[in-house]
Amino acid sequence: MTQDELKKAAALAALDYIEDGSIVGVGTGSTVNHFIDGLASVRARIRGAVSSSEASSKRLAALGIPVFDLNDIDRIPVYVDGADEIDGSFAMIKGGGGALTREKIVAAVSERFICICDASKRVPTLGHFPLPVEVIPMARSHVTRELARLGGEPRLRAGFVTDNGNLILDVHGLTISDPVDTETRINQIVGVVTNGLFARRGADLLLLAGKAGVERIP
Ligand code: ABF
Repeated sequence: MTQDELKKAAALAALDYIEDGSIVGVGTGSTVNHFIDGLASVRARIRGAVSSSEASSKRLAALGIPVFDLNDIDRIPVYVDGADEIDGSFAMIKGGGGALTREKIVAAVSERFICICDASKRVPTLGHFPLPVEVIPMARSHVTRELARLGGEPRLRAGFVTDNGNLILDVHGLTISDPVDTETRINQIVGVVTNGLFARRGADLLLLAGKAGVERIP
């Protein structure tokens, strides 16, 4: 199976967890795109979706799935999203697609986070994938210096502006042995909007697609 076929297998497995009549939280990325396509086949069973990016909103709308403003919704039973890396405690690095802030907001509101991944995303220690940090533009230099003090090598994502009008610094060279602590420390830097560590609120269920099929963990 190709990596894309594995992503699709994980994504379609997530359809088993959708509650009838509910609003579904929808992440961003190529794995989630398969989930959105699958969601279209069961759209009569759901009320609609809350989306974590303009790209996902567009895809949902094109498939006839109503997209709600998060502020009008008080309950999201399930949020489905991919990850760039996930460790054994279900802490993740996310934001390779630059949608980390909205992803973290929708995840915070959701009762259950279901992470959909191909097996290459599972790692013993987070940090090989550069950690994305969304930054207010005027704070770019300050945040760059502070991230370097934490031991990373921040690089500005060239030519990229987030859906919120901000910049992304991708932090290379971090070995993240305590993801909750690193997430908390980076959140304290003035000018940081969000960092791509999802450890304080990690995933609740991992659907991991490998050669032998989709593992549902735990
Ligand atoms: C989103 O999609 C991101 O947080 C993460 O960066 C990315 C995963 O990438 P893909 O599904 O395209 O491999 O969930």
